[in-house]
Amino acid sequence: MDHAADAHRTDLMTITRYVLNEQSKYPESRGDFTILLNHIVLGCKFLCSAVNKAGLAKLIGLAGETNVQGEEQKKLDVLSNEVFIKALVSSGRTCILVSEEDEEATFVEPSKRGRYCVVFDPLDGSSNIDCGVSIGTIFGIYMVKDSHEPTLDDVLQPGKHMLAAGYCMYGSSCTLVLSTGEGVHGFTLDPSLGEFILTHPDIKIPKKGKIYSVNEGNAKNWDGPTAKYVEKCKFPKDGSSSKSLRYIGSMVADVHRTLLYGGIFLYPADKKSPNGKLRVLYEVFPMSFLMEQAGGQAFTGKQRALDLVPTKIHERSPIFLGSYDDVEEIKALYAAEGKKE
Ligand code: FDP
Repeated sequence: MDHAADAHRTDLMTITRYVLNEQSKYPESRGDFTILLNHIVLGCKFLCSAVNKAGLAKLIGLAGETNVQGEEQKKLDVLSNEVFIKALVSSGRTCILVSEEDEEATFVEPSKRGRYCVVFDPLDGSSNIDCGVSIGTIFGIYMVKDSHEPTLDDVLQPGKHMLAAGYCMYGSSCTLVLSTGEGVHGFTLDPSLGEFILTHPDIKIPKKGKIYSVNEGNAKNWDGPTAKYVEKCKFPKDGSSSKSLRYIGSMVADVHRTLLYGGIFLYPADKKSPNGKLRVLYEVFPMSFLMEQAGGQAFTGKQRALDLVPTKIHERSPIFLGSYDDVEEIKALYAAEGKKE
């Protein structure tokens, strides 16, 4: 019998235990972050369950439709937004919330306010809901400057000021990937325990990968560097093998694969969308934070993604993220293009 392996199997590092351990490194800590994270985890568990039974529960469909009982049905992304907003407000630890689903930021009422600002996409990849492809929740956390007088500037900060970021993927298993600025750790939901267990400690992205991930249907509108990069992936001139193409079209799933297997994920600018498609606050920043923490890079085509200073809460940006060496290549192509201009 392998006693060491057995000890590992029975010594379960839950996400709460992990965060409490982290918290104990800071004697001045009041446990607020642990409480906030517990509420985020609750939202993720709720969504995992809702996504799993979406077809059965008739959650799929248009918001505003009525079911046989005459009750109003909620589309999964509307429901997930409500769940997260309520979980975050009731934590008593949040101040400003920015959700992909809401045009305006939510300023938490003073009696329930805390020190954290949370930016999130409650259900990213929603075009994939109805066909059962992996979807997810993405979040980033900032600290407010003055919880008595929160302003929008508290969330219009560069991504490098985030305290923590993560995502939860609702796929063949439910996986929560988190960074509090000290590496990246993956937790898998054990449905029988209802607990996220540390299954992927200290994730490091391979320095170079064999996969590129992009919506090639947009190729006719790409700029020079993106087109050249993808051409290089397919027809490398240095004798190396071609890269494989994998594109799910659900950012959480594409980034999760990139993090674990290496390679590059691209959502570039194109002629139709000069700022790309993905949103800075709750897609580009959290994923870039995780990539850097795992040893990779994230680049906008102009600068390090985490240095970008957003001016609007739903701003978009092109993004190239993944293995260090792969992102280095696209950076070189943009630098060469810049010299030509
Ligand atoms: P979706 O439109 O399904 O919500 O930003 C949302 C997103 O999905 C990302 O999850 C995904 O990476 C991207 O859009 C896919 O966009 P394309 O369909 O244009 O490739």
